[in-house]
Parts: sequence; C-alpha cells; structure tokens
Amino acid sequence: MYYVPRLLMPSHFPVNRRIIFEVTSRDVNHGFGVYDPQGHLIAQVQAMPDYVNYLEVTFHQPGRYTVRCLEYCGIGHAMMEKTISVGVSR
Ligand SMILES: [Cu+2]
Repeated sequence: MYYVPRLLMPSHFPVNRRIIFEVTSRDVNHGFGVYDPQGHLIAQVQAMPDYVNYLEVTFHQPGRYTVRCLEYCGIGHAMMEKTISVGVSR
C-alpha cells in the first residue's frame, strides 16, 4: 500500500500497488478525478472542506496520468490539473 497524506501530492507513483489518497479541501468543494493515459476517468471522489475522503487507486499500467478538478469551483478551476507519472522516470 502507498499512502498519500492530504497535504502531499507526489508526481510519481509505482505500478501495481494500492495507493490511498487522502482528499480534502482548504476552501470550497472540488472534485478529485484521476484519468489514465488514454483519457479515461478511472477514479473520483469529492474534495470537501473540513472532511477527508479516501480514494484507493491501483495503477496497472505505466504512463502519464492526470488528476483534474471535476467540479466547478471558481475562476481557477480550469487550471486545477496535475500530471503524474506511473512507473516511469520523472
Ligand atoms: Cu474546480
């Protein structure tokens, strides 16, 4: 198992290991969506202030995945995206 504390978002993850994301928010509601290298949504959970949700993901294929906000949250919404690499060098 690979545990991701709520204030830490690494950009590299291993393949074929259970990963637990702690998901919360400091301001308003957001959506936490994980997309595989082909652009398919593979996991999602809501990010809410003062509450922690846990999202378990196992990346079975190496490649570049994307985490995006899935809920309109304000003027910065379109920029809420992060690329993560799985099983490949940074
Ligand atoms: Cu948003």
